Amino acid sequence: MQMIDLRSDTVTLPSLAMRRAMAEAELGDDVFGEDPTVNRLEEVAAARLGTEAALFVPSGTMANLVAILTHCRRGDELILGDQAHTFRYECGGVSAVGSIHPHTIPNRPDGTLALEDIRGAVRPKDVHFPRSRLVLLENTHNRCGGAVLTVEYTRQVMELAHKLDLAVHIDGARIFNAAVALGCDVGELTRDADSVCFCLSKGLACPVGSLVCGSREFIAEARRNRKVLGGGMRQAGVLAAAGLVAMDEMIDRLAEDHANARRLAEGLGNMPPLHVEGPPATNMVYTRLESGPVAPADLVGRMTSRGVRFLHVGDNRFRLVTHYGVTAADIDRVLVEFKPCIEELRTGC
Ligand code: TLP
Repeated sequence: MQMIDLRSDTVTLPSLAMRRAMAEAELGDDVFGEDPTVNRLEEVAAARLGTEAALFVPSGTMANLVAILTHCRRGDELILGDQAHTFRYECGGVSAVGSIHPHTIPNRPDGTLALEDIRGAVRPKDVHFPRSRLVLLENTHNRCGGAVLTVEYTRQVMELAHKLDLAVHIDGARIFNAAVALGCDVGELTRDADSVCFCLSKGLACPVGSLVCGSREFIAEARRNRKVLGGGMRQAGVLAAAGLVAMDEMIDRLAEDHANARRLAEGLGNMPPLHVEGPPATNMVYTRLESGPVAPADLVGRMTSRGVRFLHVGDNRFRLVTHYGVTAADIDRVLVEFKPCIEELRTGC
């Protein structure tokens, strides 16, 4: 039985073109700045996002941490949503490593932060308070259903933040999903931010890697912080080569993942007591299981034994993510497998 893995788009495997490019990549020592393939990827990423420079790092978690360490000093305050990946799933790295104080404000269900909440979170300049330094946005927003922040909203936040003397970092792990969903150039979402990161290892299907993008000066400092964290890699062109293929070949196809997510959500929407949270904006489908005779945690086990994997993300909530490794036919099979399982849930057998 072939497993259909909807736990995350991080499970994607590199394409044949990526594997070939990795095998043939021209290499050097990137800590000396001498890996031509890494240098090329950094140039391509910066050009695409409309920033002056970019830095290749091993993961999205390190990308966010490097960027935040570059903006903030010990005791500075980072304003971010209470559903932000950086707040919930990055091991409290900003505090553990940077002594940076996270100040959370509520994420609205569409992934946005209310402008008045951002304004209200900024500390007066007074000896008692931490210094408010940075606002973090996440686009697409993972915990908020893969929601897309629009160009207009992003601009409003940047305008407000800059007026308040704050910088803006965008956790754009899936920023290309956002751009494809909006039908806009990704640069419209990113070019005025003080820093942006995006991941190659999610929907873009590379084995490893993320980029931090920003001004030349910012990236020079970020490069130091990457080294502090042990993220200076040597012949990293082996990995960057896959990234270059991804930038050419894997972005436009994200629309397929979004269509598959809609197909999945429509199918699951007809299967009470499963309740789909809303039409997916990108490649994530979140569902809830109304209370019934079977514990929500059992749903994952029962579906795994039918060859479909996804995540239980707390209480009665589940996440299913479409990606390069999943076809429309796979989605149809997922729906076929769900039917008897839902019947079992209803009857408690
Ligand atoms: N998210 C992973 C898990 O950690 C939950 C996933 O499967 O979605 N920002 C965002 C918005 C992310 O969703 C993730 C990964 C990261 C940053 C961290 O990236 P990595 O896993 O490369 O450190």
